[in-house]
Amino acid sequence: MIPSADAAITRDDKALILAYDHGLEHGPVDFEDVPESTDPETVFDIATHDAVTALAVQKGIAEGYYPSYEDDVELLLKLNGTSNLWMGEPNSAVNCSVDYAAELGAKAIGFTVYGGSNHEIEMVEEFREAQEAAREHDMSVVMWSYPRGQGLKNDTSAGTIAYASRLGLELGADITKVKYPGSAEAMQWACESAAGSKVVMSGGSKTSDRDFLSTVETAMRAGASGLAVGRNVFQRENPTELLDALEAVIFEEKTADEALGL
Ligand code: FBP
Repeated sequence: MIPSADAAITRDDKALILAYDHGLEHGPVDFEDVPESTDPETVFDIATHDAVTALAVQKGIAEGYYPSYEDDVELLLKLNGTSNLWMGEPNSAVNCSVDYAAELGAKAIGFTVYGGSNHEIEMVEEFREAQEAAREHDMSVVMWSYPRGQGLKNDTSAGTIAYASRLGLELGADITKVKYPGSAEAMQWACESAAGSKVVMSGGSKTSDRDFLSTVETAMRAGASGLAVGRNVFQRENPTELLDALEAVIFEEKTADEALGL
């Protein structure tokens, strides 16, 4: 087992990261279902739920809102990001330094790497700089490992997701966030490929409570260390109910049906 540098953003060695970088990555369209989610305060309030081990946001949101929540929320600062307005080969602009993330109170950094993109080389070099600086600050390192680009036909195939989690291990992430590869076997391969470093499942677009919780249950049983989720929480009218159920599945090892009281 790899020594853990992620204690600040885990609970019982598991993570439930609430991601709220969608305003940059997808644009305000992601807030249309629940217009209150446009206001970062709404999502900071959601992140005070006991189940949430860290809130991932971009620099501007952290600057404006984290000072009011630093006693109740662990901050994971996402250092790079790209808007949906960008039409080129997958790439992600570094918009915040590790030093500044530390100054803002972050306990962890988040960094996207698009393995397989024509920009993979520069992204990995940027990740190297951030990862080593994070070590100096004792901050955890979370990699959004999303292979994609013109050379990749299927970015959620079992082999691609296993490769994605392995990239996290090889490049020095404490936690690697991958897309769900579609089956328990594929998720297990991805977790085994990370060889003791943590793999968390990415949430994806909103689905029903039962479908979502069942997928999370499958991922956990396959060896995942938790979840990094955005839309499936903040696009719900009652995110607290779903977080209660996620807490039961992730930290109390309940089934999805038990968590829903079925
Ligand atoms: P979701 O749970 O809403 O899928 O969020 C996870 C996440 O990684 C976000 O951090 C990010 O904004 C988004 O997905 C990026 O997804 P994609 O690049 O596939 O559009």
